[in-house]
Amino acid sequence: MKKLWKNCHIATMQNGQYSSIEHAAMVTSGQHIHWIGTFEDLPADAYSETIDLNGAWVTPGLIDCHTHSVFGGNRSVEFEKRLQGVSYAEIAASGGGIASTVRATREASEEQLLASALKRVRCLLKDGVTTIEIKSGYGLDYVNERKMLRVIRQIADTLPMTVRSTCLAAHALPPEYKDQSDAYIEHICNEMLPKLHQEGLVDAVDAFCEYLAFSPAQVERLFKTAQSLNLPIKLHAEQLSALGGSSLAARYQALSADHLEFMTEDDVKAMAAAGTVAVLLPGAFYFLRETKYPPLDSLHQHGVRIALSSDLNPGTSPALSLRLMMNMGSTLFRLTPEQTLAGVTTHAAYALGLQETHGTLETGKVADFIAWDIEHPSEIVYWLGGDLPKRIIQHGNEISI
Ligand code: DI6
Ligand code: FE
Repeated sequence: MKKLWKNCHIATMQNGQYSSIEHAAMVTSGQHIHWIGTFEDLPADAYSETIDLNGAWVTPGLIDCHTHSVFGGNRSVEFEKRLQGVSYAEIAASGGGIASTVRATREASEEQLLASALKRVRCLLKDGVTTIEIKSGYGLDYVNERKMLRVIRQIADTLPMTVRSTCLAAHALPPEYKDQSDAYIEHICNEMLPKLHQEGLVDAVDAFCEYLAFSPAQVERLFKTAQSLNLPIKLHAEQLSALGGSSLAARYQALSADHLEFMTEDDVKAMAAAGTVAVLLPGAFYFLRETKYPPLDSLHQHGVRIALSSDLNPGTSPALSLRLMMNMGSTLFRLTPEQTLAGVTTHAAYALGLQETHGTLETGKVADFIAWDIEHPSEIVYWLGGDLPKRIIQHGNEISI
């Protein structure tokens, strides 16, 4: 059953550029792209359906490659405190921060967590996100990490989206392991991760490498376990201080290292050599009122792929619009709209290891795309939030939103 999508322009995003085809058409067959090109070159064939896109600009479905969308409660009261002058690190040290979300998440049932997460993820879907990565990391024990990961799988079963689940058990130290961070890492490596993986709940492993979380040596221990389980690796690195986490991630061929405000030139070189994607998170940068920028010139110079993501989480980036994050990433980190769009399509696909199937529009790839009612693709980055008119197509089917 082939469908013809006609009367559009297409930004295929191949090679990290618009790589536009004007006056284009696309043929989908089931979940995949069967043919793409100019309308003039469309081969004669029989179509079960012809869809007129009325001159829209078509891009790949957006990919939000770093989110913590599943959590109990929220931290608006902490937000208020921070604006009265208390820092994120001080709040964390006094039992607030991640620990307060851990309490709320442990108290919530699977059903409650699913209901609240679905509301947030639907906002992203409506914004044009068809692929999302979601991390655990607010359970911090087997039962509660499992609960979060199961909710992530249920989101995949409920919404027309591709959902990747990442185990972030090494996000913070649970109260049960106070002053015993090495023992907690051992527990993750020997018990939690192998079990959760065996249950089919884990697509990748992540950790928070930071002075207020886990050291590079502890993260390396976790990476070794992930490697032995054949699980891809990601890392929160260099967000608040320079510990060399991004170099460590590169040494272990991580898919991505994320945040990166404090990374050094040596880290950049290591990531470039390993092909590890740099995931920048403008929401967290903005919400924490950071002043230290990631080394953008150096990242460009060394040819590191740059992805952008919402980092949707209750503490540092309560972001419900990826497009708003794109504008902020573009403005704050001086990425052109074209680079920004690459950051949420092809480069984000690399950050999830999905580059063979997602992230660009080409024959054989999955038919996830957005038909935007705009004059030029830069408009997707230009507007600050709002509801940009669009049609969302996932796996070859138009979604009603
Ligand atoms: N870095 C972040 O920005 C989030 N996690 C992390 O490792 C913050 C998570 C939170 O504050 O709840
Ligand atoms: Fe994060």
